Amino acid sequence: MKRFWCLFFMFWPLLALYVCWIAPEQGWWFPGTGPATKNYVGPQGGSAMSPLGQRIDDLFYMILIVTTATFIFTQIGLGYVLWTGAKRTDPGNKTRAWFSHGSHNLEVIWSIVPAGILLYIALYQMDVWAEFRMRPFFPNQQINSVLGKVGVNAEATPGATQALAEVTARQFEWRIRYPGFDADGNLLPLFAVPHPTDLYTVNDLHLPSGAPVMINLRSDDVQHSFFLPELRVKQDAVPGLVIPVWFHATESDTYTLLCAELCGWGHYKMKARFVAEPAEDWVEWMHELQEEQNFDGLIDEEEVVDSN
Ligand SMILES: [Cu+2]
Repeated sequence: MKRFWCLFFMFWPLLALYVCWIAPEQGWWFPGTGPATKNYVGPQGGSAMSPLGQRIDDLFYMILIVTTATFIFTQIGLGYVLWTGAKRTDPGNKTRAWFSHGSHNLEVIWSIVPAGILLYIALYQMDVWAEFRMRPFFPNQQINSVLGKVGVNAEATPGATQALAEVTARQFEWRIRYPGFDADGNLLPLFAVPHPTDLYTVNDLHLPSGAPVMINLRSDDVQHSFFLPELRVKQDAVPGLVIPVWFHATESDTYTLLCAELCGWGHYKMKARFVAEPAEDWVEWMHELQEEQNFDGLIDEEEVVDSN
């Protein structure tokens, strides 16, 4: 029985190693792409659908390797101590008990090594963090070039923002405000305050794919969290704040948009979709949205006559 515990503690690091080995190809860590309605691991396996997301995955794997190695190393140490301790209690074994008051050298080593590893991780992730979260490090040029592509000149318009949509979380849905078109059919920039020309959807976010785009994130009531799992984007929506968030969907596809902050009884219902599509298709979709929104419910007299 006493050796059972040695084997018991040795079994888990082996299992951990095996799980780490097969998890990436099984897509256990991360969702891949695929229909938003299914929890489906697509042809990309569990790899991120955005360039920054792939770098976040790399960070995750780096930390996973460090923690797995530490876990296996300490379990082996534990197994070794239990095994040698059990051997001393075998009948006929004359080894005397050995008392230790600790080892100064060992303590220095196991303090410095983890501190060094933590410092390394802290420094190594700073680039990704800055690009993801700090305004001056956003890929501003690329964000602006998408604006140029869809015919928006945000810099020259007072009160305009760099965002292509304003996403407002509320209990329990996502309200999305898009810029509208001017009288000549040109796309306007998104203004910080709502305009009569603005277009609206609920739980349906459409944005251009293939380049970084920005949204302004707000909350109407409590704290929510804007979460695009396939793109590895997660940002809290905080009442009273307008938070710029950028992301870059590499593929035109339909992705899942979730709320990742328990925000009330209907939190589970805050599931929406994010449709990433080529810039021209997006403008086309915006035109359709405008038509739909401006439709007054009246049908042309001629059409009525025709249908009769
Ligand atoms: Cu929520």
